[in-house]
Amino acid sequence: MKNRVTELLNIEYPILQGAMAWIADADLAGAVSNAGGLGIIAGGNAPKEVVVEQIRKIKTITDKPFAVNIMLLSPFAEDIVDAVIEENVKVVTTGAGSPAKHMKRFKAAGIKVIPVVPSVAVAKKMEKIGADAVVFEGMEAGGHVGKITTMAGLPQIVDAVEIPVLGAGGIADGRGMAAAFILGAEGVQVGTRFVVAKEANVHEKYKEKILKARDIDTVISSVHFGHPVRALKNKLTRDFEKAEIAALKVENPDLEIFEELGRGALRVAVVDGDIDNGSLMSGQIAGLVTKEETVHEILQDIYTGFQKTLKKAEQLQD
Ligand code: TUI
Repeated sequence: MKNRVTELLNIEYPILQGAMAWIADADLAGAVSNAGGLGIIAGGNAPKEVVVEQIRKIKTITDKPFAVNIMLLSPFAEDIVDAVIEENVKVVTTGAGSPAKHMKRFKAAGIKVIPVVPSVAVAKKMEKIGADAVVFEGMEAGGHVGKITTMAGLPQIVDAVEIPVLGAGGIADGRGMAAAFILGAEGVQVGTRFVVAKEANVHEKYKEKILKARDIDTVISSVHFGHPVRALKNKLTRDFEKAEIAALKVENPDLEIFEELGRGALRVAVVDGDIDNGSLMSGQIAGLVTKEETVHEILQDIYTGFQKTLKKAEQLQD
């Protein structure tokens, strides 16, 4: 397949793997790149040396293009910018903030920059500062989310900018990919389905929770305080809810409790497999994800499903 996204990134399919902190390591990202998509190493909250190690590792796994995601709320974000430049990474995606202050250095290093955006205003700003494309992530997605759905937001972003737009949030198969393309997207980013990939170094208990999840099993926590995060409902999300209800009742709530509840909670889920106290970040599409498969199988299924769906849509015409 050839379009602006495959050309920009020199990849076979315009399918990006979501940059899930603690999950999207060199093993997962390398497998996605080898299978023709764009694998992305998640910087998350990791310090520079950990990210450098993953960048060096992925280069031993694949000679195809890959990216590094910089989570801009990370205390190490600046260090990760240094790392991608020093390690000659060619593509960067960003999340949870604006990469504006790093843009000059990225451009000087010839790095392609694809910010993830939650709204039209941010997408326009990213285009203005020189982004090569944007991923619009609807609030169906797992993790830190904005307020607009993929269905409503995607065509609005597509109309607002000239650069290629990729869709994310609620996309796990070929039908979702086709829907995003019908709305004007030129690529997609898939997260939740890759959490259960055979190559994903994720605790089996977390994978099992996603495989068993129903459509209504996720919830957004910290809607009123801090950063809204979508995850599978569990003891942690119930604790968050209680803390939020209590905080809404007082004039000057102690927001430290939210930091405390969230601190390290993703690691607790991914590495320790503590499904009660860990943050089981997941998109609403988890109900559709019912099999643990290889990355290759996942990408092939999405792409063939995409083509099948488009053919079906063609037959609807008279
Ligand atoms: O970043 C994500 N998803 C994430 S980051 C993350 S780590 C984390 N954990 C707990 C609390 C906070 C972070 C888990 N999941 N997706 C991309 C994304 N970016 N969603 C929303 C945004 C975003 C938000 C504001 C992008 C830009 C922005 O503002 C831009 C500006 O101009 O300030």
